Amino acid sequence: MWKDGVYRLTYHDLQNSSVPVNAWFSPDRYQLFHRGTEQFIRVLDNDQNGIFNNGDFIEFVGTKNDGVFDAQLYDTITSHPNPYQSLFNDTAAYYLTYNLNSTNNRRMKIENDQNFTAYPTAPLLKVTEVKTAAQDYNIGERDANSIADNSYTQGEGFYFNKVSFNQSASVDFTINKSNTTINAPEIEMVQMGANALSHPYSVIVNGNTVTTNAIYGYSLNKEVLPLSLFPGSGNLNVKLQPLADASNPFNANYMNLGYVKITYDRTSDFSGESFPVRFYLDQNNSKHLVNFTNVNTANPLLYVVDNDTVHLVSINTTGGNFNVLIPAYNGKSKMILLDNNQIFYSTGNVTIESVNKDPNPNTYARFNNYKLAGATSDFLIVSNRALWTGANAYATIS
Ligand SMILES: [Ca+2]
Ligand SMILES: [Ca+2]
Repeated sequence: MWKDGVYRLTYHDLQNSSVPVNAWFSPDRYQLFHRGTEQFIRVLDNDQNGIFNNGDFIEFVGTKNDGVFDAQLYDTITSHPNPYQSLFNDTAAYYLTYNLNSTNNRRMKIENDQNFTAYPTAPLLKVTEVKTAAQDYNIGERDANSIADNSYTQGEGFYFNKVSFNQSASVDFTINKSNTTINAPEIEMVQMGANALSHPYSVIVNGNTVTTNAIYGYSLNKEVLPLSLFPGSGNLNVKLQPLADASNPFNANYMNLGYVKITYDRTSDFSGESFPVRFYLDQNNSKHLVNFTNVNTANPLLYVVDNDTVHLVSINTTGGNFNVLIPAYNGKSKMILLDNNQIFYSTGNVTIESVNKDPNPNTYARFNNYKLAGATSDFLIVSNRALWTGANAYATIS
């Protein structure tokens, strides 16, 4: 699947996708894995008959594929320019399976605590938003013949379109109900040189120059800039503007903008806003009371992702104003607030297919949980079946 959001896989959709739902009848035994980690899912047994059957569904918070895993391709981790943009594919694979050995599987926690006076009130919510693009591929440092190294070297990757000294790369954000009384808003941005010479540049936010700086050649630069001027609500325009190179009039000063991330505090008033909205609670070691107002959507649902634990927070709403207690253990609890009708069902949002479509049972995919088995080994061999004998020969080489 390729969209960030909350997904529901219904019994009907799983059945239509050849998942053996009649054999997989126990709601407790379903498991979902992403990037090797079991996910916290909700298996709704709608008719409460203890059987996964018609009308039931599996719900989870899903994320599309980003660039985090790509960092391991590079000569060093710091050469990787952009964790928000995959070099290959925005489609993430989630593995649904059925555990014959255990009913003790990861499930969303349902938060029903209404003891609002027992906990501190969170002063503000926090928003981070990232804008990134795959308009131009910067191949990184290259020689006099414009040939780059075969390996992944510093800064190689996708960027916004290349701009020169008489142009600027421009990114717009929509700010909602910011509050700057506790923390100054900030932008984090990455830039990359796209020719061999010097790159003087300015960063301009809503017409105000925030910094003027220079990098050299095909180097990568990441910077965090606090913003003293910030709109309460409305447009925030961020520009990377390469400047004329005073020492060399023939330098076109080509640069690429990689991503821009903004971080700011906001109120919990959502009047006039559309959903879904995403934000954080940045608190530690306690539940916190959040007083939401003007959440003008018919059936609001609030999901909290705390590290990889997922909570669904019960909302008792009247007219869009409600109090909730948000669990917070280690800082950033990520929240998604959306309407029930914005949940993604499988059609158009996710492809459900068997890991192995070969009808021969001997070739069915099987997963060995080496971690659970406590096995130790020095290496793992991954190979095509046709090469398996040869691949095993490697195992005997010491
Ligand atoms: Ca049922
Ligand atoms: Ca390369």
